[in-house]
Parts: sequence; structure tokens; C-alpha cells
Amino acid sequence: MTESFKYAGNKGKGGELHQPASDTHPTMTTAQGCPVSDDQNSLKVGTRGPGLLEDQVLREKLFHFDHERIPERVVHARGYGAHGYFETYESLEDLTSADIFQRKGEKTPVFARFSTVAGNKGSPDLARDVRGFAVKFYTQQGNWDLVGNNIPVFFIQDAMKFPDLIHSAKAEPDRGFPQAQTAHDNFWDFISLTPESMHMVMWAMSDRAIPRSLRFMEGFGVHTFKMINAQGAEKFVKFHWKPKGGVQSVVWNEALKLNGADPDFHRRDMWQAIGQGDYPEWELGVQVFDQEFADSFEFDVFDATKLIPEEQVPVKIIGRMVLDRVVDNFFAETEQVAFCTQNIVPGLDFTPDPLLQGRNFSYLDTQVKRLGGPNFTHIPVNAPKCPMRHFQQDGHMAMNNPKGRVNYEPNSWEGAEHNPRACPAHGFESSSESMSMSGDKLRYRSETFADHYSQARQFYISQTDIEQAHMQNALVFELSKVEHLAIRERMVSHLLNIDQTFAKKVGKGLGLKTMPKAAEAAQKARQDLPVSDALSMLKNPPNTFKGRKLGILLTDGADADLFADITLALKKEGANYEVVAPTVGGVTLSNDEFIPAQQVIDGGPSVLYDAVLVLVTKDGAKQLAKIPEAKDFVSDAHAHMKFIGHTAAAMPLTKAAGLIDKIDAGWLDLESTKPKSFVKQLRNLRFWQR
Ligand code: HDE
Repeated sequence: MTESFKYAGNKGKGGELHQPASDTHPTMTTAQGCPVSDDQNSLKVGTRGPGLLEDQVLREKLFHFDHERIPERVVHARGYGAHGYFETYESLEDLTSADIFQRKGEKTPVFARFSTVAGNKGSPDLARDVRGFAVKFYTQQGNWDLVGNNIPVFFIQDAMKFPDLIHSAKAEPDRGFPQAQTAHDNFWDFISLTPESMHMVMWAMSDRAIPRSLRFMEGFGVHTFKMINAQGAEKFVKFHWKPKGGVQSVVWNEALKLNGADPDFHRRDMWQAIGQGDYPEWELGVQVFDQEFADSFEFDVFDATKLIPEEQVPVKIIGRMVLDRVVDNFFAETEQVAFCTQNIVPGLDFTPDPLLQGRNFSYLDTQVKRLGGPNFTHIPVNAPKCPMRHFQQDGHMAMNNPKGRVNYEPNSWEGAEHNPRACPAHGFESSSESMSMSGDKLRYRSETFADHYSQARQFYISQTDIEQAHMQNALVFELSKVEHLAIRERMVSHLLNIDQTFAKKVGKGLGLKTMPKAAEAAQKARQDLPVSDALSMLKNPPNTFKGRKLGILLTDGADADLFADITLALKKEGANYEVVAPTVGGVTLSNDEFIPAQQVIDGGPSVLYDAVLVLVTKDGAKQLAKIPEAKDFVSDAHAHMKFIGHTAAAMPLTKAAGLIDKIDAGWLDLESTKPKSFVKQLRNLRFWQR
């Protein structure tokens, strides 16, 4: 029922407040708690002003509004967070004394935030970019932050280069664009002068950089860390997050269109999945290895531009993370969460990786800038959920202040509660660095970091033909936006060290008249690294439509039985659907059942869905054939290799979209395909043969 509208601000004739405080609406107050009598009108001299400086209610309201923004993160500004838990599968006491890994089945609360890197807070979700994958574990021995990415390696080897990398990727400083894109001169200029970035560039140009959903991404700790058990025995570990729903990406043309159709595609997807009880879930795995392996491995395990193939050191699954609660308040939690790589717990330790060492400084530093002072651990999302006892005090916005007289140590005061002491037995101990840590002070890049191409090549040759073609296309797209020919050529000169055919295809795509010479390599690329199937997404398909969405284009009079059977089959699969209709008011099916729509045709393009179904009457199809967006709905689905369910009645639309001779085995005729087998087909996610 619509309420008749009364202008709330008018205090003249009949001017009572639109919604005064009542049993259902408590009295509004200022931040100081003073009850407010009128939230519509400032204090004035007479009925038409001027305003009075004395109006403390207006001044407080504007003052607070003026200070609502805090600096956005210098990188990873665009992000989305959720709460959940981590469940330990079995005790890992042999490997680590970390409290979180001691007891089988124990659940530890977590907060996870996923992000893009380059774009600002308001940039679109489907930018081609690395995704941040940061998890804060609130363990009984303090917060452990595993601040990773969805790509297992990084662009650079030494923290010294991070500001340069990020400056080059972000908007160019003179013009203030492009936003959230690496397709510009500065980025490729820097990259083509930084051969160590080549491995990561291969990942960034693959479809990993355009995930279908935050729920369908892998996560990686990237650096090598250490685990230490109670006896002091150390092992190296690399962390992996494996999504239970499988890894899946969109295709580039889809990403471009998604950014227009729904710039919030990823955050909306996460919000909806959690709201529907389809909780995003990942398993945590570790690659465990010792010094002996590290010494014999082809590359330096402290070089963050290298990974250890899973075929060489398998990933041991040790637990799972389930995200089951959206935030109550985006700013308080997702915006104010402060991840710090240096937040680790007893039983874990860092390694000398020069990137990690730099990060351990940077994250703490950045939080002070963003959150305004040293007390950001007092903000609930950052506060440990175990007791904290120390003698730190005061500072901006101090919330949790110690009681009593004692604020130093050693002291001779009684009283255990507020008078803590360090504990050599259980306190955090750094691992014993037995490696040669002596020497002259040097600014030096170890020779063991000098191979920049071998793993880039290994990644490329491990991809399927389709994935390789997407990488070629991505490079052609990006470098075609680069204005300077010399930069394009310099990039191709690196590709020649990775794979000749790859380089030639990109060179051809760029219309290079002559191919450049291969870049001079500090170390020649090895040709003997084997294909690693674990590096390919398409070789490891999820084989499920669970958590995916079918877009059903409906018109009045559409077959009610078919609609019921298909939506039931989707439910059994754990999948969703949305109805797209000529008006958002909905449609009436053949049995007079009314079905509300979630999208009107131009608001629900097929890029929003994993597959589509055109369930219409012949007349309905004829009407749709006149609507350009309806034609795009099917032609985009076709172009993006999606499965398209249809019936003979849909033909006028198919014809108008120019697809009548293009119908292939990815078009599933619902008159001959049973709804159950239709949904079974959808498990393949795309009809790549198209
Ligand atoms: Fe970050 N990074 N980073 N980074 N990073 C930040 O910290 C930095 C690196 C990553 O959701 C900042 O709180 C340096 C690698 C994620 O809040 C800042 C270096 C990896 C997030 C910072 C790196 C990451 C950040 C900005 C090179 C993957 C978002 C705001 C030495 C393993 C966390 C903030 C969130 C955020 C610095 C490299 C992942 C400035 C100096 C490698 C997921 O401190």
C-alpha cells in the first residue's frame, strides 16, 4: 500500500512532523544524546532566515558529515568483506604449535576481505586485475592475518619496487586516468623494463584476473612462511585457499559489459549468496617442505615471483573457511578492517623474502594513516577475541583503557589481572635463523632470483589452447591501448623468451611490421620445466552448476510446466535463477500463475548469468524480436559460449538476433532435453567448442 506523501519539511500550514517519535520510532538525539525536536529545519531568524551560528544541532550534523571519509587504501581500495569461521580438520601439532591448528573440529572466527588492487573505492568489480584475498583469524593466541592474493606469485621481488609498480598501474598523474586499468603506457612501460614481473604478467593476462565470483577464486599466501612445532622443529609452508565451488572466470568481452551492467557484480554476488544460505567456502591447504627441498628446488623459495608446482609438493588440506555472515555495517567492518602481514601467532614465522620483510613495515604504517592513530586495534573488527594485556596506553580514540595504577614493567605491584608479565614458555618466539645471516650491509639482488622467464613459460605451456588464446587476446587488448610503439615492441621482446609462437601471435595481433629481438635475459629460460596441470583452470573444471545462476527470459503465456520443472531441477542442483521479463511487473504463465520478474530486459543482460533460457510464446518472441536488448540477450549469450535453453517458440527472436544458422550443441532444445539433463549440461559452464 502506498502512503500518501506529505512534505516533511513544511512547518507552515498543517505543518506537524511527517513521522514524529512514537512507540515504533524512538526519539532522535544528537551525538551528545540531546533529544532533537526537528530534523528538517535549521534554526533561523524569522521564517526565511538568515541562519543562526548558535544552531548546535545543525553544526554537529554537518561537522560529522564533513568528516565521514577516511583515506581509501592506497592499493586494494575496492573490497568486500564477510564474517565466518575456520574449521581445523585435524591436529597439526607435529608441524606447528599454532593454537588454531591443535584441535580437530575447532572453529575459529574469521573476517575475510576480497579486493581489486588498482582501482579506487568506486571502481567496477570486473576490472582486469589481481584480487586480494585477506583473512583475519581471531585465534586464541592473537590475530593471524593471512594477506594474500588470488595469484600465487607477485610482480616484483623486493619491496623497494612496490611504490613504482603501483604508481605505474594506477591512473597517470597528469591526466587522472585510466581508472582501474593496466591498459595504458605507464604500466606497460614499467613492466617491460622489469623482467622479474613476467611470470605474474602471464597470470594477470589469463582469465584468473577476471573471476566469475569472489566465491570461485583460489587464494594464495604467496610468500614462503614457516611453521614451528612445540619442540622447535621448523618446516617451510606455502598457503593455498581452494574454493569448494571450483575456480571459474568470465570471458573478457563479458567483463567489459558486466562493468556497465552491474559494477557491483562481485559484491552483490557475495551478499546474495550469504543471504540465501549458500555460504562461500574454501579449504585451506599447505605445501610443506624442508630446507633440503629448498636447497634442491630450481628456484629460490624466498623469491615471491616463483611458485612451487603442486605436482612437486602436493597441497595438504588442513581445514576450511565458511563465510556465513555479511557485515552489519560496511564502513565499520569492511572499510576499517586493518590487515597486517606482521600479525602472526606463536607456531608461525616469516622468512627473509625481501617482499614480505617490506610488507611487515608497510601494513602497520598504512593503518595509522588510514585509521588515524595507534588504537585501531580497539575497533571491534580489528580487536583480538582473546585477552589482551599490555602497558600500551593513551593515543587518539583510546577505547579500551587499562584499570589501576600499573602502566610499566618491571613493577612491584600486586594484582594479577592488570599486571601481566612476558611468558618465555608460551610467548611468540622467532625461529632460529640458522642460515648465514651475517655479512656486509648490501643493497643487492641475489643471483638466485635471476631467472625471470622459466616459470612464465611453464605457466603458459600448462594452459589449454583456449586459455592460451585468451592470454594472447588480453595482451593484444592491453598493448593496443599503449600509445608508444617502443613499449609494445619491448613487451613482445620479453614474450619471445617465454614462447616463440605466443610472441608471434601477439606481435601479429598488434600489427608489428617486424618482430623485435628477444630481450636480453639475465638467465636463459629453461625449456625443461614440465607442464603443470594444476596451473590451468579449464583442466580442473568444477563440474557443477551449484551456486551459479540461470537467466530465464519469460513472456506472458510461457509454458508453466517447463518453468516449474526447470526451476525445481535448479533447486536440486543448488543453483539459482532470475526471471528477466518485458516489465519488472512480471509475467503470467500458461496456467495463469503469476511470476514476478527480477529484471527488465535492458536491466538484465545475459552477462549477469552463467547460462540462459528463453522460455517464451511465439507471439512473445515476435515482440522481443523488436527489442534490441532482447536480441543482445541471446547473441551475447551465444558469443560468450553460454548454454542457451530454448524451444521452437523462441525462433522469431533467434532469427532476429541473426543466430538461426549458428545453433549448435550448446543450444539445448527443451522439447527434446529433459530439465534434469538440461541442468546436467549446465555443469560444463560453457560450450567452449563454439
Ligand atoms: Fe599489499 N598492501 N603490499 N600485497 N595488500 C596493502 O595495506 C604492500 C603485496 C594485499 O583487504 C596496503 O591495509 C607492499 C603482496 C592485500 O585490507 C599496503 C607490498 C600481496 C591487501 C600494502 C605489497 C599483497 C593489501 C594498503 C610489497 C599478496 C588488502 C592498505 C612489498 C601476497 C588488504 C592496507 C585488505 C594492502 C603494501 C605486496 C596483498 C599499502 C609495500 C605480495 C590483499 O600496506
